[in-house]
Amino acid sequence: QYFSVTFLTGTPGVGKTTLGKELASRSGLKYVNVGDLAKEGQLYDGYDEEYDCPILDEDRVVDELENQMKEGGVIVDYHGCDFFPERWFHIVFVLRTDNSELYKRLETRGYNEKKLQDNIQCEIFQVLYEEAMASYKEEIVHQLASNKPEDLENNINQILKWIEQWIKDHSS
Ligand code: DAT
Repeated sequence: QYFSVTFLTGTPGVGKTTLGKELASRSGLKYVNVGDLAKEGQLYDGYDEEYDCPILDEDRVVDELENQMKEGGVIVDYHGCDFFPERWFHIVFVLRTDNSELYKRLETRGYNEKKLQDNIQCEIFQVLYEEAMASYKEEIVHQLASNKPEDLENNINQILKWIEQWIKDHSS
């Protein structure tokens, strides 16, 4: 049974994890956090001193996820998207958050000033949106506002409707 795969991306702090977990619990789809997966499997290739974080071993991450993606029924969460195979995802949602709100969220996380500024810049220059548009067919890439709790509720409902429609369209 072929089944839909949804991809949530965006700058760290925009709400991918919150949305992904809630979606999974309401839809029965499985939530996959690529950052956590890499951590558990130590799928790293060195350490980035400037950004103070491990460097993802992209090939090993892709190998690790391949079977699960073929099975489908998955919601994937990651703040990068240019290294996943294009065939994996049926729809891509880029979450977007206003600067002042994002700043507050990242400050709460205890990010240092450089990391804060880098992430805010990433959001201002819509790096993840551009990356998603360059990596997947434009018509499957959608932006969703993720500033307040009502947005979360709206986004869940919209994505659930999309998944339902996708399954209908592909079940014959
Ligand atoms: P990400 O997984 O993109 O890094 P997250 O899900 O951990 O982001 O969310 C970061 C913080 O923002 C967290 O404290 C929850 C909060 N948040 C997420 N979505 C929100 C929304 N729609 N409205 C208000 N706060 C939200």
